[in-house]
Amino acid sequence: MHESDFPILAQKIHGARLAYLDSAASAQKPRSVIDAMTRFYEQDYANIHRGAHELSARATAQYEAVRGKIQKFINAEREDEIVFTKGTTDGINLIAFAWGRKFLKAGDEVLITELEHHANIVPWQMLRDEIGIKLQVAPITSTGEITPEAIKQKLSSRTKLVSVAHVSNALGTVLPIAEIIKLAHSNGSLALIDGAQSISHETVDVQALDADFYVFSAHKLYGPTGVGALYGKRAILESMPPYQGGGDMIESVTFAKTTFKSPPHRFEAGTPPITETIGMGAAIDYVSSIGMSNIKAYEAELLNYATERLKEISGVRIMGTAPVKAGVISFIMDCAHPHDIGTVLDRQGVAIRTGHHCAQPVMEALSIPATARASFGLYNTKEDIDALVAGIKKVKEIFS
Ligand code: 7TS
Repeated sequence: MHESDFPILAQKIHGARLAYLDSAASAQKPRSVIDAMTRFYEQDYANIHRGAHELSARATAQYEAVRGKIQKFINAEREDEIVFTKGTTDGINLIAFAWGRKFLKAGDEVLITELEHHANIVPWQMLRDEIGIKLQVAPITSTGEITPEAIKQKLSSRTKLVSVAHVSNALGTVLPIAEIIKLAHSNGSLALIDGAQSISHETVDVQALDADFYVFSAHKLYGPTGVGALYGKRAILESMPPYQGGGDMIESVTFAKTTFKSPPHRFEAGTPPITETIGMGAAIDYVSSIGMSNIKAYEAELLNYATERLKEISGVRIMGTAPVKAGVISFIMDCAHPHDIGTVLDRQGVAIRTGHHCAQPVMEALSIPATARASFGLYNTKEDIDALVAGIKKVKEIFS
């Protein structure tokens, strides 16, 4: 579906047709995103929020319009609940260090899961070392799931925040976040959802979910690197101090006293990636024009097909067999290490990621060092999966 919208996919790699199966690491960009950024540089580029001239006014209007696109895309109540960030990692760090430093004290608990990407582990460990919070971890099941029961068991009267991924990047598991958020709230805790892997595969409605924070990166949503967004409920954002200080986030500065703007600008110090933000807006337009429910149905078909085909190959074991999965199929082989699998596949034009996927605790829980991971985007086809299967058979030929 829509493969021809992505210029990069038309090329051959090592003489073979490219099967790009690494969208969980970063998705490719459609022509419309590339064109929107080029057009902006060629016609409207200037710094935002400051120039007394036409180009700055145009740049500011286009940049600020992206906030409204994101608001609509994730169904936030208000546009000023959308903070521009550098991406998911930056969003989680912002919450840890702006919200966490103010509202958490020694002994308070943050509950995460064993499925998390390092971006949703390390900032909390840094905060633990700084102020003495405790990190609680809900375990995964052997199929790679996080059950509401596992969350419930780790909640306590000290839990101030439950911070979980919507979709696991290592295994593809879709977490029951609506239930997890309800459990968090009934315990008096806030809920932060890491949407890095869900934003391109799932319809997100932050109001229906009642999420307190939701963060994602544009580059996994067919947009550029270096930008993303943080959704936060208005009252919570207003209660938070700035994350970084500098230009564009202040109301007035004297050496004696500085006052800050209201959110979201309070959290947006310095000149941002302006063109990339415009690109993020174009990516949202692109995905919206196709429709998330169409994307989801199409990708479910692909994942099903890939799962069935991989199951047919002896010596291949799929890691993560939750009934509800999105976009990712992780596997290991009896005969070859994931890195060897990746190298052989690459020679055949099949691009996958191998390793621990920045989720080392997941590997530890499953008692494996690494996996080979194929991940899907809306541009993938059954032909790509057939190339993956042929490649895996080649690995078997070489290594067994
Ligand atoms: N959270 C999850 C669940 C992720 O998958 C990733 C990136 C991040 C956070 C961090 O996102 P960033 O845009 O700030 O880097 N995951 C991957 C991956 O699976 N392969 O490469 C990056």
